[in-house]
Amino acid sequence: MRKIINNKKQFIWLLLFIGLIHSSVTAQTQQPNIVLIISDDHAYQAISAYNKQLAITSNIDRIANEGVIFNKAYVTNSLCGPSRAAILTGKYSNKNGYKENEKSFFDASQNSFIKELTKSGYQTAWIGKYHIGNKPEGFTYWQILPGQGMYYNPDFILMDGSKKRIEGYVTNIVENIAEDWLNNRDTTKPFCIVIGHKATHRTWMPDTCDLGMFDKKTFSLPQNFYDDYKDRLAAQQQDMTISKTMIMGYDLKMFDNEEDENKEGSFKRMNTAQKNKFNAYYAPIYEDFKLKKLSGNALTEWKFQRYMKDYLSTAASLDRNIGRMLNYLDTHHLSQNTIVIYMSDQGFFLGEHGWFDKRWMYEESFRTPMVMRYPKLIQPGTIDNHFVLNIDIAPTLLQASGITIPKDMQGESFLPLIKNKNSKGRKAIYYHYYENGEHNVSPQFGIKTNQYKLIRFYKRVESWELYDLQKDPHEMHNLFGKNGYEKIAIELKKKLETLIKEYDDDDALQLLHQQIPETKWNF
Ligand code: SGN
Ligand code: CA
Repeated sequence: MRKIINNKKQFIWLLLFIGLIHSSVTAQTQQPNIVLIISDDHAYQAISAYNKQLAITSNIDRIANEGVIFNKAYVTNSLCGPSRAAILTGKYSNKNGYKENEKSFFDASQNSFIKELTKSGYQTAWIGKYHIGNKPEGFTYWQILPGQGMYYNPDFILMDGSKKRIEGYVTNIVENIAEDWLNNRDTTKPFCIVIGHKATHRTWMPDTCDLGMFDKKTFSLPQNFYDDYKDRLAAQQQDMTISKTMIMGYDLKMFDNEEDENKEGSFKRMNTAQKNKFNAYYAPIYEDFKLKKLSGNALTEWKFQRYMKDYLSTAASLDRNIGRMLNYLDTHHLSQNTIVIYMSDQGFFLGEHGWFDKRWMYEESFRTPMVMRYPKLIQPGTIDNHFVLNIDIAPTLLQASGITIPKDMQGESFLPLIKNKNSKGRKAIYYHYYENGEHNVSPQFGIKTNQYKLIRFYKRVESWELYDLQKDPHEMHNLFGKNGYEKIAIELKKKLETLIKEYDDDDALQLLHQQIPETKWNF
């Protein structure tokens, strides 16, 4: 009898012990996995969850439908490298040091949300386009494209520094590598994978299977396609128009002969089968173009149609491969406990103001698409209208993982905003773009509120611009210096000063107080 009681006691202890172990294991597995997909230059206008006029992106839409769509997601500096640095560090460019693509150096030894995750036991990886150096730090694994990377048969840099060429189309390959890494990971630990896609960066080269998919569609011109840049000095200086800057050969793949075609690195890399498919598609289009003898606006509009077709066909592979990742998570029963975020490194002009490219504080470039799914926390079909920034990604993911957010991160977690629609969030957001190089876009910083935008351009041009976004959503009428707006501008300038001080941006603070000669107002 005694023996039985003893055994019983032992049995109860054993149960308790098993329970304890079990709960600690579930606590561990309850830390969410993270899949952060960052594309390059993918405009919200091209995503059907935001706008159904251009293309259908059913897989990106699926993330939005099963989670949340952010209608007011913005970047702090609308350029590839600076945006990725801001995402990693949770800091503005003036703090993380990576201000521009052309001249900056990213000090990878600084802290990042990835380092915090790795430290707390996550398996972490960056696959694909990285573009802030060739040696990421703090990841358990990485395999990155050198610089911008190539669309066809791209090279990858491996962790030992060696290069490996992989045959095929970059968007498929990046997804393949991501899935391989997931297949081989240590499944006792939570994971965070950043998937950096090259698509839809210039020169918009689609996968061969997607060539021609928009041939039957004619795209409407944005209403400010023929912008004359009146009253906007910086816009008068830029070099990013479809009419003048976009190149017939390099950008639109219209080549007079094979020799010219092979001068382009991206074509030179192709194998014969890939090149044959490209030539079979583009050569007849060029022949037809030559017969048309287009000039003036007709030529610009023809270029716009070609641009849209190439751009959106390139995005088709991106959406399809995002779908592959969602299926992977389903098949491996990971969907419930995995945060999935899809975003672009910035917005992009699809003909608005007559432009391609980004860099500006104008909406199409400043605003970025962002959708997120996390079934444990986010109701399907959630729409979020708070201002959120790319620097918020780092603190958000750390908070979701139960990790203390380092005090010097400047972003804020947006989890409380998603959970409570009535929470206030930011009243205004701050932007600072620094590069003064390709495309001749003037450095600029400024503030955006729900109704207004005030921008200070410097270095290339010295000027202010003010917009009433409710009356003028396409930012065509610069109100700076116009009667009746002085008070509004002065109030905005005060708010801008507060943000500049909050983010500790000394350069901007100095410029803010520098008078521009001949400015109408005493500003
Ligand atoms: C390249 C492109 C530019 C583009 C920058 C920055 N020129 O230099 O058009 O603005 O990248 O893009 S290209 O002739 O090389 O295509 S970013 O996304 O990397 O910031
Ligand atoms: Ca980019």
